[in-house]
Amino acid sequence: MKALLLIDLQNDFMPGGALAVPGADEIIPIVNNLMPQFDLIVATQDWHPEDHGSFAANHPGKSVYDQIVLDGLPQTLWPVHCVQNTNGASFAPDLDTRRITRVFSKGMNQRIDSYSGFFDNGHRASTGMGEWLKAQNVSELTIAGVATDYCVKFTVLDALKEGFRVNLILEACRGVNLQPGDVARALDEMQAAGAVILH
Ligand code: VGL
Ligand code: ZN
Repeated sequence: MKALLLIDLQNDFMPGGALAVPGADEIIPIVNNLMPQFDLIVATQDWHPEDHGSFAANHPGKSVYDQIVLDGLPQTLWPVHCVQNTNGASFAPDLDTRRITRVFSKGMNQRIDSYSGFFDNGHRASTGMGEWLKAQNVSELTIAGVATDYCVKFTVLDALKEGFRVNLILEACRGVNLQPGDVARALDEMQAAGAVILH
């Protein structure tokens, strides 16, 4: 089975959102058109409580994009984004959600961030997505979404470690580039780990 895995196509990552990723809205029509080619479509959603430790606003004296240590792990501080049950956490309105079979949420534990759709950043807890995909006999994942240099990258690396074949559709991913070159480095890293980058 071949599954399309859509990463965090939520309003807060779209232009005008709290953590806007440039060009993220351009992904939506591309993935809608790809959907009929797949046996199964699965999506992740960033799904934080208001008091999440990745929000700069929850660390007095700290600013957005500062680096801290959160429960023993390095953590970039972000604007408040994808708060559970808010409009910012909803899928982009033009995404054809009717074909999505399952949504896996991540980032609910206030003390740890979760860029990968499979595990939190400390690999302490699983979201259940890997187990579920294997139970559906999925062997190959085609991944699209945001952000190339965060959630897409860590999802791809975990998918490879979990034994899935992984394709990444370049035109259907967008990144943050907090540091110039972050997206290019993320693509190199994913490719070196065994992901196939498709155009
Ligand atoms: C993401 C930063 C914080 C992402 C989520 O979806 O790439 N990035 N939370
Ligand atoms: Zn987040």
